[in-house]
Amino acid sequence: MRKISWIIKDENFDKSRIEFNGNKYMLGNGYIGYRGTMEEYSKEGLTACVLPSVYDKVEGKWREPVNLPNGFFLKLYCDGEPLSVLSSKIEQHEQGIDVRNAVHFRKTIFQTKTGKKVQLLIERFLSSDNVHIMCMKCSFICKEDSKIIIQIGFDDNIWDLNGPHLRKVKVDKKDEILILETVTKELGVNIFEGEAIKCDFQFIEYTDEANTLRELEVNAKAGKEYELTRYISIYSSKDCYNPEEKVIKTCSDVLKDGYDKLYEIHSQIWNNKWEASDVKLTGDDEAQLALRYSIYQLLSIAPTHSDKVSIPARGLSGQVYKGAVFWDTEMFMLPFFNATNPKIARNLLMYRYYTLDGARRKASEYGYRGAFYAWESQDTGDDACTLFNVADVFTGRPMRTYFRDKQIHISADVVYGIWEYYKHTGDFSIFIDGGAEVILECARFFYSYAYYKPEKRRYELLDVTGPDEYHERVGNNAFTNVMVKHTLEIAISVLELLSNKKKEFFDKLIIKLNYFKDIENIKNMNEALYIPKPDAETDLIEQFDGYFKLEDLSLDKLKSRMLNKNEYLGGGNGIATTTRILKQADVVTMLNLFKDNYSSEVKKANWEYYEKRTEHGSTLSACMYGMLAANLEKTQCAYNYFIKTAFVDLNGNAKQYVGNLYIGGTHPAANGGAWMDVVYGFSGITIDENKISINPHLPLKWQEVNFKLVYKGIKFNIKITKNTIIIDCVGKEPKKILVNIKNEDVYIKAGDTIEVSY
Ligand code: IFM
Repeated sequence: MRKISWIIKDENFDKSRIEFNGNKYMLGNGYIGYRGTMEEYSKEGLTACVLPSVYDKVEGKWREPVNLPNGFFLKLYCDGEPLSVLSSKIEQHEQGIDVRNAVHFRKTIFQTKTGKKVQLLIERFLSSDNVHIMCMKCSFICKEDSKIIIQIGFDDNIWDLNGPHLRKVKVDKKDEILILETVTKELGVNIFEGEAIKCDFQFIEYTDEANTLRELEVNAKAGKEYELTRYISIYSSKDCYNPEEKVIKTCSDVLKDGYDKLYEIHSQIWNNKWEASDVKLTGDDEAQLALRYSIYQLLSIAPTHSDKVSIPARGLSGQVYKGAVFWDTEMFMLPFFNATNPKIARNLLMYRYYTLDGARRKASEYGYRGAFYAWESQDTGDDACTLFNVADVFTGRPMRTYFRDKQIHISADVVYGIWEYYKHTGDFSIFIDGGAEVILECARFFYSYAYYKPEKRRYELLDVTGPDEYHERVGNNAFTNVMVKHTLEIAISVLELLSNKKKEFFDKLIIKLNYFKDIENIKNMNEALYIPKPDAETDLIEQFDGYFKLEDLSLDKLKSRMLNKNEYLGGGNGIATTTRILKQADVVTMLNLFKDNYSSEVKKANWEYYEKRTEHGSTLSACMYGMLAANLEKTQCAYNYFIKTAFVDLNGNAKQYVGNLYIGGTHPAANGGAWMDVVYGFSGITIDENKISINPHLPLKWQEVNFKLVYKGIKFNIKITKNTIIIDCVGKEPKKILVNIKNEDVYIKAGDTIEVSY
């Protein structure tokens, strides 16, 4: 029996929702992403089984992760008639996911042209125990005696944005395991998929012409249930030395274990994931479900199996944005993992270490030193972002955009992420294992990027683009300057930490990076980097030099000037570029990150000023406004922004096109933002090196928020009601932790419970 508070489902079939449901009902296990499509779909249903660790580029097109021939393909034929929600009469249909167990389910009752009825029930999951396995259980019942053909195997009629990426090498059958070998066209990565099946009925088997599909023929008796279980295994030559052998062994092992056992293990793992990361909201069922759904998304795309991959901006829902990793990961998703699963957080950061050489190449390509991380990072760390990322809707011509060249804040975001991880976990080894090298190289990059203005006796960061991408190539973007200063401070702290704690390592690193002169340079720059300050009278922080001189108009007025609903508002000719309308939270993002450095008056003035002028053209924006609003006790506003964020993949209210670039898919940054709104915003949690602070402001409806946090290896269970805060410190660790509750310091150690009224 599935628990309602964990189920997301549709109870009818709506063709217009194929694309949206493909995102909404996706499954993932970090290694594979599988869209929420019907088993009988091919390309037309936007089916995709995404392998995020393997990228491929077709000449003249964008490099993107590959979609594999679809191993979950299944189509029934009743007396020769194909049954599909796309073409058949449907008497009943249901599609959903149980987010507690990460299982997709569907039930369809088809009616054939001759009036026969066939009920199809399918359940599928991507194992979180062994990420190379996908499992399916399918059963069907015919109302009348019928000849049923079940077509299964690997459908290679797949959806690709910039493909085709794979060449079929061979199809084979070993010990009843169907094996398909494909190879990527660019780099020759071999991918093996195997399928083993188990049926509780007799059948006659045929194979299609291409041999990738098999057909099982059954004379089905009226009212009898027929069950088939399927086990698909996937390995590439990037994973192991002999992927074919691995596929065969995995298929035969899981066939012995059977579906129920595999499901039980998978479900137990998910249970543990939820145990560590669930957030319980009492008094608001809708928000609860949306928040759990957001957490589900994060858990299903997280790389548990490897520290060589990270999380792409559209999760594992397809090839959009080239399957690339943006600042979204460090700034919007990492906080959730830092607090609930530090091991995954570490994997995400180590990915930046493994791609450091790509960042070095990019810096040197532009004539700088150090590490300039890719705005759109794939497997090597080289930038997948093109110079012409958007096409003009009016002319169809590619538009020069400066995301790649000028969003230098990406290197600061990476450093910020490493430091946040260190603050949460106290895990010093991250610096030794590559974190220190990343930090120092990023600091070095900023020094080589900055201009020293002798007449002002300060360093400035000119010709940059901040989070607000509608204003490109500006001077002294406040967010960027503050983030860069933070990078320099972190670099100085890390140097100090290493030289005190690991002198030998420190000495070797300085020699390896030839960092002798750089230490002085970054210290000087840190002293003299220009940081835009709040205006003495208005408290406003100018987003960048000259922003206040731009045309000031309302968002409605700007929108009334649009000639096409998809036109890009930024870039050279974008109608927002000469105005104060911004794409997404910029100064407000900075105020969230450094909220203790600014007074409430400053935060309030800037929130109110910029909110009116923000288009929220990116799904990264609303959560930032929500979080700061909660901090400012604008609780209803905060709630509205939280709802906008938490429902983004449930109601599909996000842009699908920018210019004529398709940007649909899931929005994991917003998913992470929903978690941050609740934990950092409403619950008022702040984590620093020495303490956890709590200062909650719950929305009116909420009676209670209950969640877990891991801080420096110690587990906390935090319950916040309208007037009490209860903290349980779990485990045996004798270390005392400082907790600041509503401005009162208390120490807590394992086994303690503290209850404070407020
Ligand atoms: O990283 C974001 C960016 O800030 C706005 N455009 C979309 C990107 C990917 O989510």
